[in-house]
Amino acid sequence: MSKYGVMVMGPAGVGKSTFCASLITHLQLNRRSAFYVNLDPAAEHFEHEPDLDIKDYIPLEDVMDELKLGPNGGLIYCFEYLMEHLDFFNPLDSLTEEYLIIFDMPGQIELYTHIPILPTLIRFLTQPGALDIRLCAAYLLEATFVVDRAKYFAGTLSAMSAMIMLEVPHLNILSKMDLVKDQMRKKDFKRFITPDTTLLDDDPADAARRRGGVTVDVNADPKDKDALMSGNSFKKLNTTVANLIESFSMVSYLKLDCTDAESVQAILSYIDDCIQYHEAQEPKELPEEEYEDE
Ligand SMILES: Nc1nc2c(ncn2[C@@H]2O[C@H](COP(=O)(O)OP(=O)(O)O)[C@@H](O)[C@H]2O)c(=O)[nH]1
Ligand SMILES: [Mg+2]
Repeated sequence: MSKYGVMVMGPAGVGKSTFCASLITHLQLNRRSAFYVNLDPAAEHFEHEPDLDIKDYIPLEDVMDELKLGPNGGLIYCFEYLMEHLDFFNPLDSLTEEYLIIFDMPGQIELYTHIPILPTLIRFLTQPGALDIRLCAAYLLEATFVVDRAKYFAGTLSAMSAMIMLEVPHLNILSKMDLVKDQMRKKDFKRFITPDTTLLDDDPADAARRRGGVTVDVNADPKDKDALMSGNSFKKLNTTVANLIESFSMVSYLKLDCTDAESVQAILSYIDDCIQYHEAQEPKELPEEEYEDE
């Protein structure tokens, strides 16, 4: 019997936990079962109490205090500890195929790009004969990044890097769409759904810097952030990153507005398709009262 899950990932503050909460509310309203696993040892507030919580297993503050580590070092330690104590995931053993297991991940980007902990964790979760979870990754990036093309491409590069490293079906999602939908016409926004290099030709952040009188100075002090971020080398770097992303042609985005149930439903349908959730479900009998009107 397979299990089904989604791992919600992306940088800090992008809206992962909010998306998990919207997903759970939506599943409950549709009489589906969710099992919520919090894997962020620094998370504080939850709209839905986690069914399984890394914080109960290894509290980040204790790790930081005892080992004199900062928040990032502490997080890596927590994950290394988890990988040596995989019995933490035992409660998933008994879940049936009806459940959607939702993993709420931390935002430290090094976890997705620098160290091989996540591929190992995913291999463990998806291993046939063991937990055997059909898992997909949902990688969130903030839609507000589109106002600064450099940020948008840097975020897209991290999404692509996670995609290549994790080797599971992957959805890239622009979150917080409600914040940009009044600022940008639909037609203009379409250009950001599949990233391409022409976006760099009309960067409003670049234009704003020019208007603000920031000019390119080839002899600029490398410590001067403004000068660096408007210089030719920075432009060349962005163009190279954008070309790299375009040549891989792997990333395209779905749009998410957690305040809109239809938007959450649309993303859920993509998740269901990715993991082929519906194909494994037994037909359900509707309760008697639903026939009454007929
Ligand atoms: N406007 C808006 N704000 C959001 C949305 N999703 C999350 N946020 C806000 O963004 C902040 C960070 O959200 P959170 O879910 O904790 O991010 P995480 O660090 O990725 O888990 C919170 O203040 C949320 O209220 C959204 O769809 N629209
Ligand atoms: Mg969170």
